[in-house]
Amino acid sequence: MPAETVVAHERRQPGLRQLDVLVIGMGFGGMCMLHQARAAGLDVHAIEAGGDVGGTWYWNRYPGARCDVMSIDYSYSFLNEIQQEWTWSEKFAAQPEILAYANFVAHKLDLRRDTSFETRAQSIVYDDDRSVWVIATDRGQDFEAKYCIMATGPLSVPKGLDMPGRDAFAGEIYLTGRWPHQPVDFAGKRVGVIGTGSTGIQVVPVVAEQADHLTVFQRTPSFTIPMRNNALSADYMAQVKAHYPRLRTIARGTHTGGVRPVSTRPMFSVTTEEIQNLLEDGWIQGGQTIFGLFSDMLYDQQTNDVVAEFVRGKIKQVVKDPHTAEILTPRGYPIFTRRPCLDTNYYEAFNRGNVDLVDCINEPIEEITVTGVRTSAREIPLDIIIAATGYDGLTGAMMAVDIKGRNGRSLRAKWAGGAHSYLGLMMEGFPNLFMIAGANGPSALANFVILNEDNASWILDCIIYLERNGHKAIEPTAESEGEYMALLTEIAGKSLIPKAKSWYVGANIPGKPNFFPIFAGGFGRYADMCKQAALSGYAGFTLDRQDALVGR
Ligand code: NA7
Repeated sequence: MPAETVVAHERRQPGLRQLDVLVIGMGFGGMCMLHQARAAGLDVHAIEAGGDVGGTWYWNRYPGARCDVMSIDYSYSFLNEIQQEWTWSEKFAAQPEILAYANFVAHKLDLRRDTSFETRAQSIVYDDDRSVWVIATDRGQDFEAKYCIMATGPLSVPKGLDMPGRDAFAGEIYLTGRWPHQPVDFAGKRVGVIGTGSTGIQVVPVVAEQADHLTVFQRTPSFTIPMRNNALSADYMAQVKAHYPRLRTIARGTHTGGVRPVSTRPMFSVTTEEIQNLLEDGWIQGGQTIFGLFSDMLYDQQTNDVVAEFVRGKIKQVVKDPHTAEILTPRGYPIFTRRPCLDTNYYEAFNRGNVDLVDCINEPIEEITVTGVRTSAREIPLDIIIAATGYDGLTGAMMAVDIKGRNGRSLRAKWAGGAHSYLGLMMEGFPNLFMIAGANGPSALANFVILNEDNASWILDCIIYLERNGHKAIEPTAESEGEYMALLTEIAGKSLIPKAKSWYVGANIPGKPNFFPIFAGGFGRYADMCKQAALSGYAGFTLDRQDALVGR
């Protein structure tokens, strides 16, 4: 949209900052949204709770933090200059490199100029009469915006260490999702890591090498596959850069929004021997290879059982102490239905003399004491506790803010039974409130960076459409939202994923409704649906006309 077509809102309430667009959150979604909206000539500003850009990668500075999506996928494609100028050093980038990348992009696009950091939205309320969102922040700097864009992320509200006695602990407690900016010294210390999801699995091997002693408190064992990370050569990156446009097109058509191959072969279309050879090869190749070996791995219990049994066998091979190996062995849920983990020497860490494993299913943690952790069986003295206990995923950040839509309708009430929206982008009853990488999109099943970009582009196109056609507001109809959620539920019902108790279904948060809100039909299909929704002239939406704001 050319700048001259955007007309500033009538300034009615002095003291408020009035905008076309407010972006909330400056992770990868918000960053690209801010840039695109500004480039389109909109009066846009962003607020961010953290002290700088980067979202997840700003907060998660814990030792071993690394992305489990390949760098060449987990990076922006919307500006060719960015992908040509930035060179990834590793197949799976570590947090410092990803944060450096976010800083590079923020600097290049001069994003900080239009961002208020350390500023958190407290309430977001729709003013029906004036068709604007009123956003109150914890800094007293409030905003009114015609369009409000939630780029608050799926994993931005840490669950924390919600255990009795935590305030009494005389040592240091660190949350992985709120890690300090200075390095933590583990030398000579007795360290406890609570939690063995993707995060705990990354922390354990690194801390094991530095600490005097490490105790790992495991409740549900995870399945993890060796990442087998490697440095990317200059030649490889040159090839990638030469072919980025094509690679991005391929990625956008796949189930995950990434270029890793996913087979169309169901497991039992090949012989037992071939199945084992493929699995062995997948284990040796490492990374995401194994996830793409069989098309029915997440749909057919028998197929899933074979893969799970294969990985269980590997745990037995790697971990020398049979009792420890048995505790580490996951059972009772299908493999990869909780977030699949990629590790570097996780199982190997339990062969070290300074690492112990506590089975918190048979020996639950009862409390934190002054000197350590007390389980149902003993007290374990510790100097440092690391809580890798996860997040109020998918909905936590949206529910943390008091959001009131049309006629004072509360989002917390609307989502009391779980996240409901159309395409994970918009909600009936909440006009001009957009979500980037919302709970009902492909979310954690897809590559977040490409999803962020595509959602941001969709939102910008929608805003331009509204402005050019003189509409004051858009929201999905109850029917389109209901049909979309029915489709989402139908697709989820065919998959094994909702069978596991995980943060995907809210099982990790006491009292949270048990509901799998993610679109599991694949990134490509989702992207097509979003495209069609726009191409149809927003047929599944209600548009309110008003006197044209633009083109006068
Ligand atoms: P996850 O995957 O939710 O893992 C959290 C871990 O913390 C998990 O093992 C939990 O066991 C454990 N936990 C939580 N509360 C407790 C208590 N009270 N006692 C013992 N253990 C506990 O979070 P992550 O940060 O590892 O990963 C989140 C996502 O980030 C990941 O999926 C990737 O997408 C990136 P439980 O499973 O509840 O038995």
